[in-house]
Amino acid sequence: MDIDITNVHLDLGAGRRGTDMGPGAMHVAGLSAKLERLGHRVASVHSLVVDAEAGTDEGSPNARYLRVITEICSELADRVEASCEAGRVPLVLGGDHAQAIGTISGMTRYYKRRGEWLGVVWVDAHTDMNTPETSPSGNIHGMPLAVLLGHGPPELVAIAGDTPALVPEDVVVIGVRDVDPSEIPLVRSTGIGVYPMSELDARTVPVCVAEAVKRVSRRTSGVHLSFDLDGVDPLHAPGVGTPVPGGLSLRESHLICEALAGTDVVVGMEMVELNPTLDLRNQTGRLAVWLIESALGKRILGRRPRA
Ligand code: 6HN
Ligand code: MN
Ligand code: MN
Ligand code: MN
Repeated sequence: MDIDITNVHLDLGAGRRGTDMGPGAMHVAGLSAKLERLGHRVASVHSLVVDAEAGTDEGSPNARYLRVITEICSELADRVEASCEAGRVPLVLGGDHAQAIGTISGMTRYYKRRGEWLGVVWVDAHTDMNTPETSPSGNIHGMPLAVLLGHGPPELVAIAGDTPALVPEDVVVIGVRDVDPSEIPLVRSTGIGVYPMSELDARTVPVCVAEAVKRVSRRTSGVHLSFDLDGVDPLHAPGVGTPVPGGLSLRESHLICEALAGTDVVVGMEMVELNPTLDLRNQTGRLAVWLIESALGKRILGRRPRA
């Protein structure tokens, strides 16, 4: 694979500062060298930063920093769309999860133009289906999946073009264990696939993951993995701003990545919510890189031979 890395230095979508330093921590953990060792080529590394002046404008308390998040997501979408156009794989390093509005809108602009669809596997403790009307925090990182399905601030929805980025049947969220009561109606009415931890426990992770991958690849041309590190149990991923106990184990997290790599459907990936100010000796940063390697083909007994 030829990979375009974009560092998104954004933390204004979250309630706690610090995820803007996430990309640096993943690079310190050796990301580029590890990707090259897997046989990939890192074609470019580019950084997006928040406009300093716009970054002081908090705006409405129901959707904090909407203006600056719209700007950075639009820029990100342009860049990601260009990567797809050039046949390269976008790998976007976060940054808080609001960035997914840019990443996924950019990808789906490319697919929609060709009359094709993108599937999304969203690993997360949360469903990220709030809107400014339902959000208890006003933090936009709790809203990106709603936006990508066409609900929420019109300026964010519009980044995907005339129609929403995603359709619910192509979306699954895995690892869920903290849903705000106020976002449940939208989760239910859209009919996205949701795998709460309780269902993963009862039906086992391998069975659920196989089913999830099948759902998102059924009628799509490729699958994007949007990996929120708070989906992983805080025991293994302490460096996140909204930790929730009872999450995916280290191996279960890898299993999701490996299952996707094994079906050759991955066309893009992002790793979000890494907050180095809350981490322990870059433990979560190193885990993030390890998971990226798994999703992009690394195997315990050597890299899987390419088809
Ligand atoms: N994330 N549901 C909470 C909110 O504020 O809307 C938490 C969202 C967390 C978002 O971790 O990407
Ligand atoms: Mn999230
Ligand atoms: Mn989350
Ligand atoms: Mn909550």
